[in-house]
Amino acid sequence: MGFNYQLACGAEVNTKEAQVVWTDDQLRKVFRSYDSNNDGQLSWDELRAAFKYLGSHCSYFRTGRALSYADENKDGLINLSNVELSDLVSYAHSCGYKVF
Ligand SMILES: [Ca+2]
Repeated sequence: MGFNYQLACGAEVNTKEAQVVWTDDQLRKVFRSYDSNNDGQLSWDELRAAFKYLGSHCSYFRTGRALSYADENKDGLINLSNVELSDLVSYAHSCGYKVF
C-alpha cells in the first residue's frame, strides 16, 4: 500500500505485543477523536498526539511525513471531512500500527 516510510524511522511496531492491525474505520475514529477543538481539522499538535496514541516512537518525524503525504492544500492542517483524512488513514495504515 503506497510508500513505506518505516525504513526511514525504524520499525514502529513491537511485534511481540502487537496483535491486530487497525482497520481504516478505526483509524478514522482515532484521528477524528484527536480534533480536540472540534474545528474539523487536525493541527500539528493534534496529529502528533494521535500518532503517539497509535504507538509511534518518533511522532515528530511521523507527523511531518503524514502532513507531507496527506495535506493536499498545504495549509498545515488535515481536513477531516475530505480526501485529506483518507490520505492520512492510508498513510497511518502503511506504518503498520497495531491495536494494543
Ligand atoms: Ca490541509
